[in-house]
Amino acid sequence: MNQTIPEFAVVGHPNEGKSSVLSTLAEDDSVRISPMPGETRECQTFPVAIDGREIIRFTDTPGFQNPRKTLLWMQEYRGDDATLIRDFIAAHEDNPDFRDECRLLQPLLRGAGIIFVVDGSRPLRNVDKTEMEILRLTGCPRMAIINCKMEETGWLAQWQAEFRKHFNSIRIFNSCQATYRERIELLESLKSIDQDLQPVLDQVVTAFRRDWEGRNNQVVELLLAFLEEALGYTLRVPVKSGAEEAALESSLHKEYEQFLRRLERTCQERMRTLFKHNIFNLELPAQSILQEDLFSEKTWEFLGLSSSQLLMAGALSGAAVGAGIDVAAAGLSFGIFSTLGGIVGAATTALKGKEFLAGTRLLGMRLDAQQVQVGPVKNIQLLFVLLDRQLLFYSHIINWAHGRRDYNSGSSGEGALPAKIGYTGEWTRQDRGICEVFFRTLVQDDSLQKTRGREDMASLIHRALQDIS
Ligand SMILES: Nc1nc2c(ncn2[C@@H]2O[C@H](COP(=O)(O)OP(=O)(O)O)[C@@H](O)[C@H]2O)c(=O)[nH]1
Ligand SMILES: [Mg+2]
Repeated sequence: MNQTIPEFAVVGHPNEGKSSVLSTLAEDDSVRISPMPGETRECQTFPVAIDGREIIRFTDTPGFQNPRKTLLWMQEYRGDDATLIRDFIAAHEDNPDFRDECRLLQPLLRGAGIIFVVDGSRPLRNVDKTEMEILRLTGCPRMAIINCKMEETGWLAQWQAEFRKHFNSIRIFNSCQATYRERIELLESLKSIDQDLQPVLDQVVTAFRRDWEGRNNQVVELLLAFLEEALGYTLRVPVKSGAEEAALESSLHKEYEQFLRRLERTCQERMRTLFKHNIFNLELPAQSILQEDLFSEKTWEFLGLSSSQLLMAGALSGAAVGAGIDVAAAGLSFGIFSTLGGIVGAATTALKGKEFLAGTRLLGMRLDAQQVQVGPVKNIQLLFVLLDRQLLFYSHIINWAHGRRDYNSGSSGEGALPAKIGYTGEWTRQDRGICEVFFRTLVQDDSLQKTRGREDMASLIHRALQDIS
């Protein structure tokens, strides 16, 4: 299959957001974006590959340098329309006054479509009309993108009215806020600028959708493995005679907390790579609960289930978990561990952050003369908190547009306090039941039950991801 790869040149006035739009559309954070106008002097092509195969490419161009004279030349041109661009470039190649025009028109010679970018938060000027007219005269398929750099929307109607005269399609697309869905919609609308492009762009859109689905599936696997590792943690250490129980317990819990923090970070890093955020450091919004340490009181107050939900969860699972542990806990056991079961289990599941942080109730603990074993986790609240934090991170990363480079510049983005604090607290009883079973089967040997528990958990997480994206 040797198909031509569709190419789009992103053109416009300097500093309107061309490179930002391209970066977001192509999910490529290596695109150079600069607050100084006129920094892009050469065209640069950014291929978008899915499964190692290039499916579309976008070309970043320098902004117009001398639009008025360019238009004048084109209007006086008496040659064949089909050779207009070639002749313009031939006539101006060595003229430094038209250097950028020669560069930016170059991709059109090889059949690239045009994506014209303007900042729609400012009024229309004559020079914009001039640039649009130049693009119309090229006869290439073209779309206009309104990228509002400011919140100002008062000028949009004016822009749209003018665009209708010059473009086959118009989209509002914010390079710093665009979501996955908006990217797909924009790609879909590129189809309407040229019938010939339709079949190949259909394939591109399908590939993008499938790729996104594939990433979500990978996130599901990532999260399941993360939960299994985090919640299934056990550690045995030898005890010296006369060792202080409390001190030992506390140091083992600290170790576990460190282990979890590392595990959480690794999982987030993997997600980040999956969504192609490679270069820039992601900043979490200042008000995000993710700014809080995993074991801070606030985290436990806000994430996961409410106390009453937990009480119910505990009542459901407490008996089973308690029974399982009691049988397993041969030898000496101490602390809450030995009394866990039934209603006691229910009550102890609903812990407040503070009690939890005291560290004594997170991990099961068993002590005999020679060794102590900690883990696996016996508090299901940890599952909900860990999952909530990962889902929040997921939501953050999929909505971080690649063209966005700084949280604090401008007023765009997640400025306001997010209404959503956690996700699992809103899940139905049935969904929580799935978590229960998954949690319980983690420490069981029944592989059939385990597989079922995992499968149900996988589809639950999958549904959650879809609701978020
Ligand atoms: N706040 C905000 N800034 C933007 C937006 N688009 C671009 N910018 C900023 O505007 C400047 C110019 O953007 P750039 O993409 O390099 O423009 P280009 O010269 O047309 O390629 C950069 O500092 C961008 O970060 C936007 O939608 N919102
Ligand atoms: Mg640029």
